[in-house]
Amino acid sequence: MTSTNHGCNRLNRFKKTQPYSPLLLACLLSACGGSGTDSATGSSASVGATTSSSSADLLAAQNGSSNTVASLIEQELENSNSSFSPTASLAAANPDSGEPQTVFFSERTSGFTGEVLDDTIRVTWEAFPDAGGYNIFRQGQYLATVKGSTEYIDNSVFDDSYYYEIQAFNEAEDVFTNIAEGLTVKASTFNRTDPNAPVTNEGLLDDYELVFSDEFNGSQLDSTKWNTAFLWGPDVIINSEQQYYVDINNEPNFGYNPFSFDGDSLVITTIETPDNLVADANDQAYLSGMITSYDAFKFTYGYAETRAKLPYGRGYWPAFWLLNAYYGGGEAADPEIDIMEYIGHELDAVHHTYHYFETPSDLRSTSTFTSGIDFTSDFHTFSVEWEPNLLVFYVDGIERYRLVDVNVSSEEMYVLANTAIGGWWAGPPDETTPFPNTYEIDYIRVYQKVTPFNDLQLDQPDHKIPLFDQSLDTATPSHRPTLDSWPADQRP
Ligand SMILES: [Ca+2]
Repeated sequence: MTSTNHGCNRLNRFKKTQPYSPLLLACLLSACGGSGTDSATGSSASVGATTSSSSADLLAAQNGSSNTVASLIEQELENSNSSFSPTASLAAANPDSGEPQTVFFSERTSGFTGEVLDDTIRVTWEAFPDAGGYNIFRQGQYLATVKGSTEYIDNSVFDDSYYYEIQAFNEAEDVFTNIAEGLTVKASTFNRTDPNAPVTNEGLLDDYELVFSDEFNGSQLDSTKWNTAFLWGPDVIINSEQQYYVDINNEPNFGYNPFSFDGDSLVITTIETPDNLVADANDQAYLSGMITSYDAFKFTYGYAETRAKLPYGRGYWPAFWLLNAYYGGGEAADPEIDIMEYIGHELDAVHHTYHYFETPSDLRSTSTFTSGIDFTSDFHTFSVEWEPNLLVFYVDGIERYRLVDVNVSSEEMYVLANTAIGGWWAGPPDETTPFPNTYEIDYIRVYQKVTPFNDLQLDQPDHKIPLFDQSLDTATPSHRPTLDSWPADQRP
């Protein structure tokens, strides 16, 4: 599992880099198409919709909602007498009433709330010391600037999911700080849908049939479907990763089982390695889990999808991917399709990558990412449509990345899902990283065309995947160790 070239697209995620330079911010705001402001501090967009839509109705709605949120929080604090728990508060407020949820809380930032009103979404957050104002981001894009207030009324909304983040700024000291993240508001009561919403892949599978799946609704891992280690066994480490994948199929008495089930999902739980298991864990600092369909299922061309919820925290590196089944050679060797990779401290981005080795030392790799969604607070679907010379990556059924290339894999591949920790890309965990944490997988499904691609004569696409830029990272990505480092009994 590797991903490359991810560094070069990061500029438009400027909100993730702090402190911000006003010049950079101004430049990027225009690139993002943010609400027409041409000022880094957003004076022309100041207060955004809060002033431009200050109708009597809106003010009335604001006042009413403010009471609702306050009473919910009050109720929660009374109920718990302990730390604030957003999930618990919602359950207390709305116990299986069947009514659509209208109040949402961030699980990451205390006091960051969103409320669906009659025609708008009201977003509120806690004041940040010495802030001159706040920039509001929605779906990873700059939306508006607010001064003199800690709320924003978003009036350009439809029945949809909206992900908000807040950045405080102090113009005098030229300081920009991300202060609130992890708030997703799901609106369903406006009775209007976005006419410009992206088209989903609904209907794509009409010509497909399900050929392999696990719904993970049982109580234990199905060993007839899943291996629990890499092909080369659990003791060979790649990418300088820090986890040890417990091979529970072969070592049921290892002392820790990373796989559990909640009735709906497979839960892969990553922990710090207990002292008594360090030696057995090849001295790796963390215990985690991986499943692969290597023995049970391989396929060429099709559609693979998972629905999953990802672990937040620096160092986590969960993935859902396809790897070629047989150790290769030739001109486009060892292809890898990374349907989803996630780097744990960026809760609102997942990466999609295709790569292969043109020669043993020349890795060709192309990659992009989907941002503006909190992938850690709820389940999302990640999928790829794989055809001759074509890969289309989807998140939540919406196309995110399309690759047309003659070197798209035409080999048999198998499915993998795992939680890595550390390594050359994710970096090591730190004191903020929560342990344990979970990668929850609702299902994994693979479909293939009812009418297969029989000897299709395709035009050769005029495209060449770029060589991996070795200067981007000190380490060379490696989804496979060299053969001579494999345990002798694990070599294919
Ligand atoms: Ca399930």
